Amino acid sequence: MNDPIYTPPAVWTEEAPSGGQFASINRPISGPTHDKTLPVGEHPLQLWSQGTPNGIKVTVMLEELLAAGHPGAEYDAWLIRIGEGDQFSSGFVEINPNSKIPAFLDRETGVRVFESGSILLYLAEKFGAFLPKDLSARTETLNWLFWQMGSAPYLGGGFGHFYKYAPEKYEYPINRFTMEIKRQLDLLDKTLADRAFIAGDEYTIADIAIWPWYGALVRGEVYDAVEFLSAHEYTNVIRWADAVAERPAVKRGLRVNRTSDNNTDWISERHSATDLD
Ligand SMILES: N[C@@H](CCC(=O)N[C@@H](CS)C(=O)NCC(=O)O)C(=O)O
Repeated sequence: MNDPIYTPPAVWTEEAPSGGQFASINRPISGPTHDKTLPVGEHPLQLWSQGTPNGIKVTVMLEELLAAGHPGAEYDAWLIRIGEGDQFSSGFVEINPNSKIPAFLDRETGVRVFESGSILLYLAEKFGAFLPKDLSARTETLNWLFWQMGSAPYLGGGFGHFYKYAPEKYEYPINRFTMEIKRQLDLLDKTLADRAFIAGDEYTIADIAIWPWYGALVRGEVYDAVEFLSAHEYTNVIRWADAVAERPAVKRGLRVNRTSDNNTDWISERHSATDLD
């Protein structure tokens, strides 16, 4: 592997794959790599995604909407295999020029939506659900929604990458990102000390956005880092994460757009409620 002491050249050029789990899909340019249209189902709402923490936010939101009595939230969820580069097809790039799951289309309005936070907000506004109407409570919800969008890259792209996925472990980035993730967990823990949910007494899109990353982290479902981070110390986060995990719609949303030879509960595509029943 590389010498840990690296002197950057004057101009960076791509010389060799970096190694590591995501090396085969990383590219220094945007745009499609191949022509392929996306499959489209019968429902107005179409989702192209994979069951990663960012993907799960949207399937949980859709299942929550259905559970709350919004039949218009019926959806088709198609699997995008990011490890195989499906996110670089011409059809996917038309919906999300940033080539990342989740990507979403509302055929009723013709609106394309990308970025998981934008998809959650779009659905919350379309159905008038999981986003308080009162200006102060709505703003507090959006504060935390945008906090998640800005903070989780330090968890996934920073801590998770260097602690779990990097082909070699380097102390400097692991220290730097562990410090930040423990600060974020401490912030969530203090926030949840006197409220049931992230933005207050109500379960909102802030919980739906934050739980798949930080809830999964303290429950040991991502990065295998519970002991390393002393996650047991964040008791309020654990209480909240466990409560959210018990919601039936969360359990359903977690099963969509996932594949495994060992887990027969998971479904790679979802086109009707009966696919999950
Ligand atoms: N900020 C984006 C992040 C989306 C994202 O990073 N998606 C990852 C999977 S969790 C992805 O598609 N990676 C494929 C790639 O980078 O090529 C969002 O919240 O929607």
